[in-house]
This record gives sequence, C-alpha cells and structure tokens, in this order.
Amino acid sequence: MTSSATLSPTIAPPALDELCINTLRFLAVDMVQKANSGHPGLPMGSASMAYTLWDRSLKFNPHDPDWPDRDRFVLSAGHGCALLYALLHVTGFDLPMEELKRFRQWGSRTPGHPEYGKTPGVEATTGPLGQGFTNGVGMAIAEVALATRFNRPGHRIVDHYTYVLVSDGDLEEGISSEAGSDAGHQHLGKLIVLYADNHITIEGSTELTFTEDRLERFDALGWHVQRVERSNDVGMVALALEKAREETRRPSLIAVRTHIGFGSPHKQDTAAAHGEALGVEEVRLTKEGMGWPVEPSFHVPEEALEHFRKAVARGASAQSDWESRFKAFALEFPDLAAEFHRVIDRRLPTNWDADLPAFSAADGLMATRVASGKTIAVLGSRLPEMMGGSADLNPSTHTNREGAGEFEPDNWGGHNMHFGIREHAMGAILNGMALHRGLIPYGGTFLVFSDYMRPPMRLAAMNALPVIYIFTHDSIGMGEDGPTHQPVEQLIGLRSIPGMVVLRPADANETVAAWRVAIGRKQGPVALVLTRQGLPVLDMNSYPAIPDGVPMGGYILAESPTTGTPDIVLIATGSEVHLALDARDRLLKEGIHARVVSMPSTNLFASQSDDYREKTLPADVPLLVIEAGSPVGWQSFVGPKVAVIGIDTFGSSAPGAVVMEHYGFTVENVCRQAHHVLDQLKEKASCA
Ligand SMILES: Cc1ncc(C[n+]2csc(CCOP(=O)(O)OP(=O)(O)O)c2C)c(N)n1
Repeated sequence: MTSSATLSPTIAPPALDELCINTLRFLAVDMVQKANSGHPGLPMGSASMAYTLWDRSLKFNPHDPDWPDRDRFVLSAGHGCALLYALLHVTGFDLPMEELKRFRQWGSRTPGHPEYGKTPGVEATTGPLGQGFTNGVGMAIAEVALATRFNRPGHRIVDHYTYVLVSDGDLEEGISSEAGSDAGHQHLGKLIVLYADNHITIEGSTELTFTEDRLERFDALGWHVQRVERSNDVGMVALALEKAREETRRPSLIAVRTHIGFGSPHKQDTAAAHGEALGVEEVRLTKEGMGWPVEPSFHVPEEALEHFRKAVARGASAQSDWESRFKAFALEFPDLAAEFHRVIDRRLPTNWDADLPAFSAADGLMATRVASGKTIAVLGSRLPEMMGGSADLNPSTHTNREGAGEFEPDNWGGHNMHFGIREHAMGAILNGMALHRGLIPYGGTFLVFSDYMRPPMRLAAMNALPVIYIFTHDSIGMGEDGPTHQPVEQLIGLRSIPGMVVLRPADANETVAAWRVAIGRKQGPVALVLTRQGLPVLDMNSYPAIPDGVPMGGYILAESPTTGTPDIVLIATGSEVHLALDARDRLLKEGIHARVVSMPSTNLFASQSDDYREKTLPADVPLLVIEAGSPVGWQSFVGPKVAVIGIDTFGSSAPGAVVMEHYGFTVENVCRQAHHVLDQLKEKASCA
C-alpha cells in the first residue's frame, strides 16, 4: 500500500503502521460519508500522529476508561471526532462498529462533536475551538496538584500525562494564548500538545489569517516546541513525543505538518475537505489511490485490528501494575489511600459542614463576598480538595484562603490559584480540573466579567461538572466603577444556562447556606453571586428558615404580619431582600400585609413541587419582584402576573447607595409600586 506520490512527499511508514493509519482514515471517511455530514479532512490528515500517540505512548485501558492514573487525551479539534471514535472502536473501548455506522444520528454514542459522558473514552466535550486545549491545561494542573498531595517517596500513584490534539482554530482562539501563558508559567511539563499544522481552515489557507510563527509564540510563552515535517513519519512523531516527555519543566507543543484530507485527489490541502462528506466518487478515488478496498465500507483489516486490540492487554497490564503499586501505597499510607479514593469518587467526608460560620446582627454590616471568604476558609480546612482562586481579583472576590498556600510553579501543593487576568481560560481550566476529578475547583471574578467565561460555563453545565463560580460586585450597588463594571443582564444570562444553579444570597447567613448547596451539588456548576457592599445580617433567631429555605431556591423569609392570605408577596434576591423587609414594615403601617419571599435561586425554586411553589407564591396573590438586574425572565420563573422593579439600562458611575436610589431601589419606591400593583388589581376588579 503506498501513498499517492503526486499528493504528498511523505515517507512511507512500515506496512503495519500504514495499514493501521489507513484503517483509521477510512473509518472516518466512511462515517462521514454514511452520515453525509461531518469533517473528514482533519481525521485523514491527523490519523498518523494520533495513531503514533495511541500506539506508542498513551497509557489507557479500553476496558476501564475511568482508571484514575490513565493518561488523558483530549481532541480539542472536536470537529474531527470521527478520528476519535475510530480510535476508540479499534482499540477496544465499548464502542461497537454499529455506533460508528450511526455517526451523528439520533441517540448514537457517536455525536457530531465529542460529548463527555456519552462515549466511553471521551475525556471532554469539545467542538468550541480552544476549550479542549485549555481543559488540557486544567487536567495537567490537577495532575501535578494531586501528585504533590498524594505521592510519597517510592510511591508515585499519580503519574500521568495530558495529551491534547489541536488544530489551527484552537491556536487562533485567544483562549489558547491565555491558557498557553498560564501553562508555560506553571511549568506544566506533563502537558503535551500535538498541533495539526495543516495550513487550512474553513475559509481557506491560514495565510489569510494566521501568519505568526506559532512555534516562536509558544516558545515565548515558556513552552518546549518541536516541529515534525512529515506527519506520516511515525518514527519522527514518536521521537518528538519521547523528547516532549523528557522535558519536565515546560509544556510541549509539537507542530506536525499534516495534510487536511490526506489522500483525496481533489480535496487534500484544500478547505473543501472540511464540513462535508468527500462524496461517493471522491471516496472511491481516494481509496483506490491509496490501495484501499472501495467495498465494503467500514473495512477493518484483521491484521490491523489485531494490532490495535493489543491496547486491551497493554492497558490491563498497566492498570494492574498501578493497582499493585497502589496496594503497597495503601499498606504504608492507609489514610492517604482512602482519601485518594474519596476525592476521586467525589465523596464528601462526614461532618464536612459541621462548623460552618453562623453570623449574627452583632457582626454589623457584612458584604456577602466577605461572608463567602469566611465560609471558604472553614470549608477549605475540611475539604483539602478545594482549589481555586480568581482572575487577579482575590482581594476583591475574597477567594484567597489564608494559610492554604499558593499554587505556583514548582510549588504545586498550594491551594490558592492565580489565574491572572484570564477569565476565559480560568473557566476552561476549572472544567479541566473537574473533568480530571480529585478536586473541587472554584474561580472568581466580578459578575460583569462572567461574560468573558460564558463558553466554558456553558460546557460545565452541559457536562454537569461540579465547578463553583464566585461572582462578586453583583449589581449597580457596587457603585463608582460605573456601567462598565455594573452587571445588569448577567444574572438572567447565567440563569438561562440549562443546568446552571445561580444563587444570589441576601446576607452572610444565606451565603453560608448557598455554599452548602454548592459543595453538596456534585453534578453541575453553581454560580454564587455576591455583593461588594455591606449588608445587614439576617439574624437566625429572627429568620430561622434560612438554612432549609436557601436549598429550596425561594422561601418565605418573613410571613405577612397577619394570618391568612397576604395582600401582596414581595420577592427579592440578594441585597434587595433587605429593602423588601423594610418595605414590608412600612406597608404594614399603610394597611397592607406583605409577605417577603427571599429567592436566592430561581433555578432551584423552579425545581420544587407545584405544591411548595403554590404555598410560597399563592396563585391569587399579586407578586412584586425587586432585583437590581434585568427584569427579563421573572414571568417564566414565578408566573405571568408579576410586576418587577429592575433595571433595563446600564447603570451609572456614583457611590453605590446613590446609584441604587436613582434606579428606584428605595423603600419609598417599593411601597409605591406595591400600591400601584394593588390599585391596578382593584381597578380591574371594579371594571369586571
Ligand atoms: C469557537 C469556534 N468557532 C468556530 C467554530 C467553527 N469551526 C469548526 S472547525 C473550524 C476551523 C477549522 O480549521 P482548523 O481549526 O484549522 O481545523 P482543520 O482545518 O484542521 O480541520 C471552525 C471555524 C468552532 N467549532 N468553534
């Protein structure tokens, strides 16, 4: 079998390697052709380097894809997933041929982009370019953090590499510079990135858009860089991988000159190898040109399969070797071994929340960000798997844990992370850490900058990753920095992400309860939305409902002063809850009986029973929402008949209290609006 000499100046690899590589290529070609949808180009060009990695280096066990000390492999260029599915199938993962034949079809385990949790062996959901690369950085961080925590002299129980396959798009995306900078700075020597340097993106040649010297760029970021000119040269790729592993202080980038659509007479090295099947005729020509049988499709030569399937025995042996080493470790360090399993399984220790702080009115005004910091301090002492920080805002977000040490180059035992001013990368690194398992990752920034990390937050929610976000400076109440820093539409934006739990606590005690929810929720991300400004503490003696109420998302904080049905329910979140309580007192003097419902989480409230929601917000009682954010969405959270005091512009620069007043967040205005709601109802009733 030979490569078409006219197409590419490649050195023919030994016959079995080539047979295996072509098996991968044509499985991918046939998958895309049968689905009549997908990207054949990248798999055809990158099959050789992916094969080399999987055949010569990658430590994995197809029969136990979750073995904790496996190497991680992330296909960041998720559009090329046909290649990954082919690899998983031939090496013996639970992905039968029927699934390859159902590529991109309803209910298959071979979706259009790799989806974590759907396909055994898929380590991360990828497709949005740049995310997988950065997940890899997070995974490599998790590896060094856990190795530092658990390994002991003579016992290396955490010792694996993170490999990522990236395309031009991954490296064009800005996040790759953020994450690349962080990885270089952190000396993540066990992160190895293979770059499919094929000079083509969707619109054509990379000459159109991407002309910097990529290797020099990564060199400048502190990476070890190599170039392999011929991707089909298995020996050279293997050698580069070996050199990358020998380099322990710098992450590695190996730019491999690949050819998109390799072997296709009319599509190789063109953008036409993207985004659609080659076409029946082109598939035939390609197969014929490379000496591959045109029929049957999905052909896997026995010899190739036999070779690929050696991965099963190899993986089993690697894992059993690790297991015996782990046994020896457990004999010497039984507590540490139990702890390792606990964190990998995401189990919480008993009494993890036993002595969380309880605040009282005597604590005076306290911003919820401050209460959060105090809670993190206690949680962290109970949960050494907590690791996080902020995008250069620790003093503002209160995300630093005193005494917990800094996670810094060559001092990977610290728990406090410094992501730098790189929110986007922070989000995707947190995802990588969660995907790796063994850590509870958290990251903070101002709420308004959560927009910079929307893509990874979306993926965290899609993949039910337990990542915690700490978003402070949560409204116009943050004051002087003005509209650029005053979030308005971010709350509704976060709430609209399916699976994201957003909690905006009203005071220090609700903040503690919110943290309890966040840590207890092992599936899916949680955003804690916290104030910059001080707020009165809701004393638990007066408001005993807080600990049980917060997990419900919304609860009766202060019942209407008279028994029976209230005249109106004031629903408030975060800093506006105090306003609602004050308004309730004043309304009473004006003859109106108001109930105050604190609603830290609309998402959690929506998941309660109809009965609970009806008891909290009776259908026949008018509702008035007070929230210093966009009014959009409340109708779908609490019902169509709701009035909202919100903000539908961008805020203003002035002291926070002044801004709040100007935008109508005053007791007077709340009472006025309550009267207005009730007057309108009366009017309607009299007209009826
Ligand atoms: C963030 C993001 N933007 C846009 C896309 C759509 N898209 C899919 S592949 C691709 C570019 C493909 O070029 P390259 O990354 O070089 O991959 P290759 O040509 O090697 O297949 C684009 C723009 C995407 N998947 N993610």
